[in-house]
Amino acid sequence: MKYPSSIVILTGAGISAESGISTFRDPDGIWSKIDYREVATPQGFAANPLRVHEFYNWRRRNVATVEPNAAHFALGRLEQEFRGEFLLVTQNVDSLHERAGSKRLIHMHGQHDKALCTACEQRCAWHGEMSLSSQCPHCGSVGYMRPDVVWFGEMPYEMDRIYTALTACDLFISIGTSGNVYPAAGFVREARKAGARTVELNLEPSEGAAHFNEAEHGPATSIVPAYVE
Ligand code: BV8
Repeated sequence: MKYPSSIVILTGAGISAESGISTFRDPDGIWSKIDYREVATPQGFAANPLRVHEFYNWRRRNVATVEPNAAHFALGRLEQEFRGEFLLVTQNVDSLHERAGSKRLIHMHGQHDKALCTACEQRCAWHGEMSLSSQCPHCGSVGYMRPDVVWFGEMPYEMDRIYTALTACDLFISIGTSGNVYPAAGFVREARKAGARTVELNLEPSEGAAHFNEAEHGPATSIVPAYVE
């Protein structure tokens, strides 16, 4: 294949699995233990905000104890070495891509170490526990903080920028995602429509496997460095 001029990469929970962060839909994944409607929907937050704060506090504590893995670092190096257009879109809310050097990065489902005040609608960094008595550093309101993540039924972030990159790319690589959640699961079809070569790097074939020109199956820490280098 000719050297690509524009690369879009999509990652999901599988790229962080070997760092020690649970995935969602693997047999022992998060959604096998917790009903996503309770903790990853606006309705769940309205019904029981404390439950949701506890869920994200647990995930923030977990991410604080783990490190980026060889797959994250391989994508950081690729971005530095690649001379064309490059965009990394992650569904993950962890900060492992940044810690591995990625800069041209979009967190389409938000970030667990950011918070949103529902009173003044301003965002801020948030590294500790969040509770019903958390105070907004901007407006001072108490009890209006929520995790700055995108729940089911909410619009993912920076979709215009993502679709612009998808329609211009000639290489689309999907890594560590089951292809269950939209609109991310539809990105491979947008890339194909634009004439891009589409590659899936995943432990096993995803829901969208039929849309990829090429696939490598195995753990991300071995197949991602092997593919990008
Ligand atoms: C929206 C919160 C519209 C953050 C998450 C019917 C049809 C189509 C769409 C819908 C529908 N009904 C409802 C919808 C929309 C809905 C949706 O897609 N539902 C699905 C379930 C059917 N989508 C939405 O609601 C989205 N918003 O559509 O908005 C809109 C329009 C106008 C105005 C307003 C709104 C919002 C979706 C975001 C939801 N938020 N999480 C958080 O807490 O993290 S979703 C959750 O799933 C995470 O964000 C996660 O990133 C995401 C995707 O999961 P994956 O990353 O793929 O993880 P998974 O465990 O599933 O898979 C892991 C993969 O890795 C596996 O394949 C495994 O084999 C592999 N793997 C494991 N280990 C390894 C590995 N690979 C390599 N190496 C390893 N070691």
